[in-house]
Amino acid sequence: MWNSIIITNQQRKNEDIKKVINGKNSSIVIKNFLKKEDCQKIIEKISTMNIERDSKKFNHIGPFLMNYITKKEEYFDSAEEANEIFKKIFLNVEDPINKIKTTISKFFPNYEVSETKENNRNYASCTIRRHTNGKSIPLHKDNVSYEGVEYQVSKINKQLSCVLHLQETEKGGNLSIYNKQWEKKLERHREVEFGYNPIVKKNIVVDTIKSEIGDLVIINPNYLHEVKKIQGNSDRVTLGIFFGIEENTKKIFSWA
Ligand SMILES: O=C(O)CCC(=O)C(=O)O
Ligand SMILES: [Fe+2]
Repeated sequence: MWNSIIITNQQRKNEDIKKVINGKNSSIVIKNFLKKEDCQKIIEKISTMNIERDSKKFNHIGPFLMNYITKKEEYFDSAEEANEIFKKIFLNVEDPINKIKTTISKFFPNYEVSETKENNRNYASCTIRRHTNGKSIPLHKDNVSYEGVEYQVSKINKQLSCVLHLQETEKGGNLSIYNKQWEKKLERHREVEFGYNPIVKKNIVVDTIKSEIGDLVIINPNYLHEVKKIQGNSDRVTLGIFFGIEENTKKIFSWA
């Protein structure tokens, strides 16, 4: 059935990740992954730090590789700055980046999570996204092997996306994930700005994930997905990290 595997961190089973990779299930949702108080501390910290947004349009903290497909130097400059800011943001809480990395590495016992570097420069360790009332994320996929060919991380075999929910909405902002993998022929439905024409999700089975503060959601981002419009006064704030699985070297890379 196309639904989420809902667990706590203690109930984690290695086979769960395979079910998400091969599309037996839509996602893994790890409830209360980060303590609610830690999420709140992170939100408070961000609001007091007066951080310059990576892009006014996206309201992100930290660069998002897909926005830098042809601007590699700028991506790594921006990643360097952002990684320092993230260290400050997480100073007084359990570090969510390390916690997510540890969890992913446990799913792959024979793999090693490696520092992701390119020409000695670090990738962004995560992105924090804030979506306000009325915002949504259009139907899309994330596939660095296809879209990020300028970057080393594009050489991976499998990609996962992890989203930690730092602040929940009052209403709306659910993640919808469709039981349909992106394939090259869908490119003819590509929208000018971003994502795909809604026609590609017609008659496709969907799972809707309503996340609560502290939840970690893991998906195979090659399955088409979107975030519905945020309603109410509370912003949807998330922390996102991608992971790449490289089979021949048994390495796992992370970036944002
Ligand atoms: O914010 C979300 O729930 C999903 C974001 C997204 O597009 C992804 O994780 O690839
Ligand atoms: Fe995505």
